[in-house]
Amino acid sequence: MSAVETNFDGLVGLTHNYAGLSEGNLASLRNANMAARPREAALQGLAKMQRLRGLGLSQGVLPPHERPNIAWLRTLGFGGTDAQVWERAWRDEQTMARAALSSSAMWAANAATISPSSDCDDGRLHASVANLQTMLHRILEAEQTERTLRRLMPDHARFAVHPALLAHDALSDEGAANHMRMAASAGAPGVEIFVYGRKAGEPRSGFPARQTLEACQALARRHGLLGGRTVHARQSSAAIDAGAFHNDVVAVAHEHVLFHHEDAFADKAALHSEVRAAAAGLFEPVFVEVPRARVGLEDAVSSYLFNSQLVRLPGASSLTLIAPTEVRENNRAADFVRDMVDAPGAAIGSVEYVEVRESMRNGGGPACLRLRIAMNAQERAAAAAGFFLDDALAAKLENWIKAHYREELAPDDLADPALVGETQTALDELTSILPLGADFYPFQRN
Ligand code: SUG
Repeated sequence: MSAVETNFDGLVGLTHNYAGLSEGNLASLRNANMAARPREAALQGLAKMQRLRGLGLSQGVLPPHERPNIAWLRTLGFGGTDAQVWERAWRDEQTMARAALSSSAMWAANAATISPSSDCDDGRLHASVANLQTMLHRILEAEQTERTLRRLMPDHARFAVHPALLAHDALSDEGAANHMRMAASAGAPGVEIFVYGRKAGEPRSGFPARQTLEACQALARRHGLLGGRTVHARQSSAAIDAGAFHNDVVAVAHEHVLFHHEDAFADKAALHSEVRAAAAGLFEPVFVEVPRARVGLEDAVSSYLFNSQLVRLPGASSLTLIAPTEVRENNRAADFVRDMVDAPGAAIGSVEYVEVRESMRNGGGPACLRLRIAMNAQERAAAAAGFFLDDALAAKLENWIKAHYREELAPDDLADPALVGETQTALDELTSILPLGADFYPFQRN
């Protein structure tokens, strides 16, 4: 059956800031306490979505979460009005307050793992919300993400939205950022590749490994992935310790092509042969490998070469890499890309650069910002239409951003209790721009 893949991008939130919250994410640490530009960040994200639409791709949008997360701060014993909760939390518990303020839900690749219906034994599209349990600021996302995905995919006959796995170290799960799917086309049966950094209970020195094998296996089981088409691969320690805190910092797949760094996986040869075996009779996989001699892990991580989107533009005979402009500014990465797209018969035959610098400074490239969902025609008809971007929705979102987002959020601005009312007013309005309903955000339910 034919299907269309839609990229659902997370809308950057009103409190986008640089708090240095993510150990092992070099950009997040390097840019801690810089002044952030929320309005520009959100407009860059929206411009990226419009650019991809302009290239002929299907594009969707997912709403930001309520931040500061007042409901959670109340569970920590802070009381009073919402503004007072924020004021007191910031004064007394800055570690918690910073976590409660993060706009990290914008990185939709971490929202969930998606298995299209052509991969699942019950013929439904399965989505598993990620528990994001490694980082305090991200563990707060799961509940609201589940609410979003249920609004987007309400029909139980066609969609199975699973809540996050138990938020424990043994079942650590960061969603689609550690999951790749290869298939002849979006609607064809695919090979799902789960990439983990450690096994439950396994000791690890160095940067955190945010995905366990046990989480991956649970996802594959609950999605009912059809036998023989699932591959589990270990991410290399070298990649994690070089700053690849998710697999999508060193690898990306689309259709029959897997684009990856030489040092992305612990056992590359085994991965290639398992993928070949799983793909037998379905498609011929092509591995586009970037040798460390051309682009070292350090350049791969700082340029975010692999955090690109791989897409097929309408009618194109090869794939296109949607790369961050930082790749063009890195000589080694840029040279590699030029040679790659110029090679005769290239599987990835063109590149388009997009500017998402505000997100990049927190370690979030073009691929982090999107969650891919391949839907067939019936699923598309059953999904809530209002999450799919068109010019009218883009114009409404642009006006909304311009009306409500601050130009700048510097470290000294974060304590401001006015942020609470500002963000709630904006989000309240957003619930009538996107099909969210008047009870979508916690503050609306009080
Ligand atoms: O989880 N950064 C995010 C970036 C997520 C990128 N996603 C993918 N690779 N798919 C993270 O580390 C930084 C927030 C701060 O420091 O203020 C942050 O959460």
